[in-house]
Amino acid sequence: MFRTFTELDAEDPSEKWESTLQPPSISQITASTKFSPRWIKYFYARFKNECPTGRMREADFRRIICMVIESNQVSDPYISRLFCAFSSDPTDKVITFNDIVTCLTFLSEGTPEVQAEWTVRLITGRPDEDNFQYPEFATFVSSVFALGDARERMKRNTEKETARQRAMTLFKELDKDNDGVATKADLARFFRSIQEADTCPV
Ligand SMILES: [Ca+2]
Repeated sequence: MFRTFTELDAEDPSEKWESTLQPPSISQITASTKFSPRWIKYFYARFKNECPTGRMREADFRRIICMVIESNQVSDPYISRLFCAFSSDPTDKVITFNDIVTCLTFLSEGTPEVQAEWTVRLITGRPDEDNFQYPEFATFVSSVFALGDARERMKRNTEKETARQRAMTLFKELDKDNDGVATKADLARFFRSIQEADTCPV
């Protein structure tokens, strides 16, 4: 029988979760994900160390991302999108431990459909969206290209055009019927074609 997080929390009364947020038990998480109880316990301890209340806010998320990724490798707008995508409820502006484990489990499947759904979340900032139009796609592509490092500012100015051109080319590729709307299914088809190209012998 696994110990629950509540039992683990009880060992350290100085770190209380917010009363409205009940942490799930390890057995609940292992039942719904692929992760081992050992990994979950380790990851939970790390999460709780960074976020004693159990609610990770965007500033915490940004700080942690910047600890593991060089700051010039990821843009601020992209981190904000990532934060939104991880949150099961983007309106409450927090990520819970369960949100992270659920998203990592989902992403580990790695299918074109999963990649498509995740990308739509990154593009739209909404978890249940099925489609998007060019303006929000172009902004998303810019966030991927934009760099947070001031030293790259000059380079970024020349890359803006490249980002816009790439956004247009990609959107055209996605929106096959040319009605101005790209769908999750269009993205899945796109990711599938990339996977097939990668596995196809030259
Ligand atoms: Ca279309």
